[in-house]
Order: sequence, then structure tokens, then C-alpha cells
Amino acid sequence: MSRTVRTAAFASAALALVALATPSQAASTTGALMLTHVRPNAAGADTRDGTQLNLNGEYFVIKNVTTRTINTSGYVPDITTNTYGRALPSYYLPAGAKAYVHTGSGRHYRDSAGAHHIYRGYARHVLLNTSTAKNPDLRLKKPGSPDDNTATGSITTCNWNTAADGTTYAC
Ligand SMILES: [Ca+2]
Ligand SMILES: [Ca+2]
Ligand SMILES: [Ca+2]
Repeated sequence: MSRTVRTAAFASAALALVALATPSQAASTTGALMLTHVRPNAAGADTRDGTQLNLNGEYFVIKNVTTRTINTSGYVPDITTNTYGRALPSYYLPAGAKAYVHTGSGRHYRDSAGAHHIYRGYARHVLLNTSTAKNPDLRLKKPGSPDDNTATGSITTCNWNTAADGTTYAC
């Protein structure tokens, strides 16, 4: 599968998002939220001496494609290689806004560039760095959907193969 891959050359994730705003393969959704980008492999070493590092450097990006505020609560990111995914926490994402959905912990907020940040609260990395066998690798599903690695409830998808370190991919 061809895919636009661009090494993130900016220290700021917000700037990187702007630079990646034109994927060769447009993201799509049948729902209110759309997966637009993913960074499966957080910059730098993922672990050291058994300690998980830079959990929040692993994330995917969602966009509210509607003209109203959407509560992200209950939307299910279904990684197709496991069935222990957590539904998204409650966060009111304004119309047209984008949010970085980080793997680790933090306080949800809107940054000065207007991007939002949502934290899933995992204590370990969850997006596979190498995922060549599944297509898609990640689905976002409507609230109440099962995390069962099938298309049931899916509204938008994202796929990657081998994710380079610190690299953002367009969905
Ligand atoms: Ca890494
Ligand atoms: Ca899953
Ligand atoms: Ca990862």
C-alpha cells in the first residue's frame, strides 16, 4: 500500500500537524469523528530498563468533522491486534477541531495553536510499531461498539506498516 511518509522535522507536534495536512490518500469517516494521522512509534527509545518512555509521544489524531461540539466519550479505538482497548474519555471537542489522542496520562487541554490533547491513561505503549499483517491497524468506532477486531461500528480507519521512530503518518 502506498502511503505518504514524512519525517517529522518539527519539535512542535502542532507544527508537524500543519505540515502533514495534505495526505496523498485522504482520510474519511462515516461519523462525527475522523482519524487523520497517527504516530505509532514514539520518538526515541520506547523502553529503558523495563520502564516505558515517552508514552505521550505515541498518539493518533482525530478531527470533529461536524458543525457541532462532539463529546468523545465512549468512542472505541479498536486496534486490530488485541481486544483490550479503552474507550475514549469524555472531552468536548469543538466543531472542526482536531485532537491528539495520547497513549499516556495527562490533563486534557487545548494548546495555544488550537489543537486539543486527550489522554488515554495507559502505562505502556499500545500502538504497534510494526504492523504489517492487519488492514486497517486501527479503527475508531461509535460509542457502544465492541473492541472485537471487526468492522462492527467502525466509522473511520487508519493503517500503517512499519512505523519509523518519531514519524507521523496520514490516515
Ligand atoms: Ca520509538
Ligand atoms: Ca482491538
Ligand atoms: Ca508504539
